Amino acid sequence: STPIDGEAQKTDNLLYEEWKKMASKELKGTNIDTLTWKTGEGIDIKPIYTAQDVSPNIKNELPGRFPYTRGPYATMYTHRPWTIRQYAGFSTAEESNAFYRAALKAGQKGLSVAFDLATHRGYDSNHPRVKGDVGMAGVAIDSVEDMKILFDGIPMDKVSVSMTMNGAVLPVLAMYVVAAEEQGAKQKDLAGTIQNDILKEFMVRNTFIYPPEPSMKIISDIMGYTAKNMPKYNSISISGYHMQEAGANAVLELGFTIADGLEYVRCGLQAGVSVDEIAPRFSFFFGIGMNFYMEIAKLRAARRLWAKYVKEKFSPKDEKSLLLRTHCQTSGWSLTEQDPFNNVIRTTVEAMAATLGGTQSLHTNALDEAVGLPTEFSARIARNTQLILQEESGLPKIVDPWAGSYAIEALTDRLYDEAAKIIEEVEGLGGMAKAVGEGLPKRRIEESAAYRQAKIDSKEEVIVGVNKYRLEKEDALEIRAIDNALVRLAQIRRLDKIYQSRDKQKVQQDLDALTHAAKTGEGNLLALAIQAARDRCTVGEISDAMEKIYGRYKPAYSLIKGAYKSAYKGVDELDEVLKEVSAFSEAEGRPPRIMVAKLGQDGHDRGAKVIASGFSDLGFDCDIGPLFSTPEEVVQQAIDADVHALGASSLAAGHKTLVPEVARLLKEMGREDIVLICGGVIPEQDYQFLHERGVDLIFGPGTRITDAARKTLSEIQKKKGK
Ligand code: 3CP
Repeated sequence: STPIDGEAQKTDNLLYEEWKKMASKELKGTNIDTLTWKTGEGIDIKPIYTAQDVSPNIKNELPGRFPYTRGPYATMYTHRPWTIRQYAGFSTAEESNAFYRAALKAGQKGLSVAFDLATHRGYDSNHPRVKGDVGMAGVAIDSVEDMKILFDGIPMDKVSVSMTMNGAVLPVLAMYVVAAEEQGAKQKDLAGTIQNDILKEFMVRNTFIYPPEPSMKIISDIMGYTAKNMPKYNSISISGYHMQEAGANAVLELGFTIADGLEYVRCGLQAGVSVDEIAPRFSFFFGIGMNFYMEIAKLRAARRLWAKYVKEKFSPKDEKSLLLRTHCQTSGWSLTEQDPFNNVIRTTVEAMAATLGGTQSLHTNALDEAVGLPTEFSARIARNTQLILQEESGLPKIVDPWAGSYAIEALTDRLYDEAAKIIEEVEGLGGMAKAVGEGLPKRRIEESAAYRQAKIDSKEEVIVGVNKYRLEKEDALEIRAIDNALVRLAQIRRLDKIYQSRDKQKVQQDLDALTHAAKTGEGNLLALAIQAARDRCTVGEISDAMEKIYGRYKPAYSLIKGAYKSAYKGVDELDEVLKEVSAFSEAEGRPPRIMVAKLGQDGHDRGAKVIASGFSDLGFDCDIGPLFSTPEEVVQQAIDADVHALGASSLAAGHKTLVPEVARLLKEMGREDIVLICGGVIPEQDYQFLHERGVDLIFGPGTRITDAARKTLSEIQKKKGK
């Protein structure tokens, strides 16, 4: 940013000097620099901002005008408030449909579908690998018959629907289109969004199916098809949210997300679609955490970055190609299991940051989302949080009310500059696909996550009710429980019906056509998937037809070292743990060895990685098992690796089926000496169930790594009889 000059500058300097004098007096000898806060982004937040901190250019900025810092529309919420769009879906299509209808009646404006992990990864509910996943963290969809039930009584040409789907994006989008057709809706009237952002899956979210190259081809086919046939449909939702959830700070989230967007434009251009055919239907998705000012500035900077980069790199003719329109979700990671009603307040603060930052659509988390799926009660409070902001607070009555604030404008400029450095670095590597291939974003995000965890464990970052003001006794919270076995049975029955009633010859032809297109690159994959969906091919079959050619992607793992230790303030405690670990190593002739495993189709691996990095910095010999393992595979790997402890990390509700199975197998193999740990999103009410089935230690949300390491070590020693 350029400081203002001349007389005005002098006056500002004088003013600032005057403030410093007053402040020093109040501080009574404490250095004034102690008031400056260094954020996780490495940005200094000063105690006061004045006119000299902001660029004079901002005076000319207007909402609805390049570079759109102040918003994509001139009138913003004063004319049309943001869309209240709660992400939901669980168990069967019938139950999710009932939930959607009730939500729309109660004031929600758009739908956002959560699919179960089996669907995400392209498996039908009857596949043996997904036993523990069906219907758990989202709705199970196997065929167009499920999709029709999901939207029964909901006019698909009127209600805009967002679908979080990236892996099995072809069959799911195809089934949505066919379900709408069979409701009488026209493709051209379908308004909504498909996430379809595969790059971030390879970085952080892990619900990919195929390797990067064919995955990008699928995206360009979807953009090509929707640009021609579904003009109101947003063909991609470029997501920073998952990066933030995985531990990225605001600069990394911004930089990598915008760089992803640029890569997708290029992907479209390569497929022969022009920038103006696709970019106006690009949409974005950001996570909004607790750093209030930073998050407002982040959304403002995001719009400016997108507008400037797209203009400079692709010279679009349509002004709409420059608009960054975004959905936001309050941070799931900021929610705590402890004293959970605090989460309502956290979510409110985050929702205010999202809307003051000018989001187009918003999901507010339910207070119990740190431990399970929302209940009717918690979902209502979450929705009402937005209704109250929209209809009681007056917040929507002013467009971009923070414009002209010295602090927010300075922070917007700073975030713009810092994120631009990341974008330039990525572009220098040849774009995001290459950077992802080289593991750059993943590495940076994991470092940022370990750094943040250390700040929390050493209490430098306060989380009320967790590392400060912790309750001695927590009240029990009602949690929504899903009977996974029942859902799976219902899905299997419906699949059997479909197998019997469809035209087998047509099914085979459709699947062969998909395989042929995957092999030759000829034809549009979405058009072919739509035909297959019409003929009642299933999600698993459509996915398999392409997997035959593309194969299934297996990610490689590496462990981040040193980031946790370097950010940990309060070295004494760290030293104590290190000493205990080193005493163990001396006595045993090797360090304590632990494998952190991910079971089932749950790809959320921030917890597993942060734990593994932290344990490794504390002297443990640490391994991360491959994603998507079955209990049998995990037990075999643990035994082969000769571990003292096996940690299963679960964030998608699989802990009640898959972890007990691991315990049973360990027992069967005579290896109960291995300490079995379960970590992640585990409601307290399930602790006893897990202990009874052979789980030795449970580390729920909010566990400090230093504590976890100590408990693990002592449990290993206990089992050794020492
Ligand atoms: C809006 N409009 C206006 C104004 N405001 N017109 C005039 N004046 C205004 N002030 C118009 C727009 O131009 C548009 O019309 C219409 O109103 C709707 O506005 P919008 O801004 O496009 O809003 P919406 O339809 O809600 O779409 C929002 C975006 C969309 C664009 C962000 O992509 C979206 O809904 N995304 C949601 C993504 C989502 O839910 N993701 C869930 C992730 P036209 O269309 O005619 O221009 S959940 C993941 C959770 C974790 C996990 O992954 O596991």
